[in-house]
Amino acid sequence: MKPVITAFACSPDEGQGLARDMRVRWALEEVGQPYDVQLLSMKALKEPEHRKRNPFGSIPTFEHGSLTLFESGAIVFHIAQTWPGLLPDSADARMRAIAWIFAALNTVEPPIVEHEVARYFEKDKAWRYDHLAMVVERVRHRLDDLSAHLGDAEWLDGDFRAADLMVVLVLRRLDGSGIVETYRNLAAYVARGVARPAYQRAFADQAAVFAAASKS
Ligand code: GTB
Repeated sequence: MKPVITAFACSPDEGQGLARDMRVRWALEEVGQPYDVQLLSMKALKEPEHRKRNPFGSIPTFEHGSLTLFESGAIVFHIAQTWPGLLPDSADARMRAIAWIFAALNTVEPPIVEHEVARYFEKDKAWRYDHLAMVVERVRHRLDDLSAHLGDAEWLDGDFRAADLMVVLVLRRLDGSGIVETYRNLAAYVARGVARPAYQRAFADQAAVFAAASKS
């Protein structure tokens, strides 16, 4: 039986691959596990049937056999634990790789989400420029450290792992801001991530959903 994930029937990002189902799609593609996608309208997200999967009424979710999961980080972690390829075998390296999944979500992503809010949802506020400047500084503070850690390495800790896909997609949320491009190694890191065949398949699948929705 294939896992079933949920995604937007019509993503507000218009097929740019910025919604969090991309994390799950990419992880499943990396491990070579076929999956089905259940597409949900914004209304369906908040209905009791979906809230049984995710109490917060969001995508993505993951169902496989008796297991139903929400939270993209937990889902990617589960995929990495279930199918080989996204976590190292040795205990210490595995734990470090898991720590990087937490870092992607708890340390790198929060100022980037704040930046998104400042950029898109505070346009009508008189104080928007001051606030945005402050948030950009917080984002840069994180990226300075991330860039210093990465140095000239290809991936965060050895081979490509689950945390790399999380960090690449978190950095993609800065697309269009010009911030990542000011870090030569981070821009190259994102470019390496999105060039992976598994990413390309996941991206094409979610883009096809938006293309079909915009035709109907
Ligand atoms: N912490 C949860 C996780 O990681 O799974 C967060 C889940 C979440 O926020 N899901 C969003 C959602 O379902 C979609 S990804 N929102 C609808 C709702 O809650 O009612 C966030 C997102 C949405 C749109 C864009 N975009 O258009 O660029 C980017 C990211």
